[in-house]
Amino acid sequence: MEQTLVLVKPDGVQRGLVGEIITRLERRGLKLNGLKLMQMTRELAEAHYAAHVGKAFYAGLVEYITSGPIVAMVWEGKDAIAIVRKTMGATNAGAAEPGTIRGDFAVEIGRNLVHGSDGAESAAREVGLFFGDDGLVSWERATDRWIRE
Ligand code: D4T
Repeated sequence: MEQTLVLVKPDGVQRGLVGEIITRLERRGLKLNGLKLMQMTRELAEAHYAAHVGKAFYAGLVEYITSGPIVAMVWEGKDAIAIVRKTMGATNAGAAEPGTIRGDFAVEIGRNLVHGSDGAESAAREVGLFFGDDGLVSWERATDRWIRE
């Protein structure tokens, strides 16, 4: 089953949107495998955003993501990566569709509330970065057969 890393970024925690974001992913039918409140170190932020080194927004991005506590989560399901990204909405929150997390609660790219892995390779890398090998719980959910045929 596919897994994906989701972060509620510092703006989401500060604005009291942790519960709302978890609720949307739960109600969508995804299954939670791991969850923790943490403050990202600069080292972790630099590893997480390594693909953006050298870009104009990089310094501000690292500053923002390390500026307060975040909630890191792993969500599981068939096509979980794509489903999470659809549920979050466009990266540029100002252009995100209403009904998505960003489209309902955010207005710009630099305060876009959430992160979701963008592919299988980055999901595996990011889950490892935030949870290591043994931080996750795999479990059977009684409602699984009412969510998938
Ligand atoms: P994250 O990683 O936050 O889920 O975003 P995406 O996967 O949707 O988008 P991304 O990797 O292209 O960007 C990472 C992060 O950088 C911020 N950003 C991005 C920004 O502040 N200004 C910009 O111009 C871009 C492209 C927002 C998300």
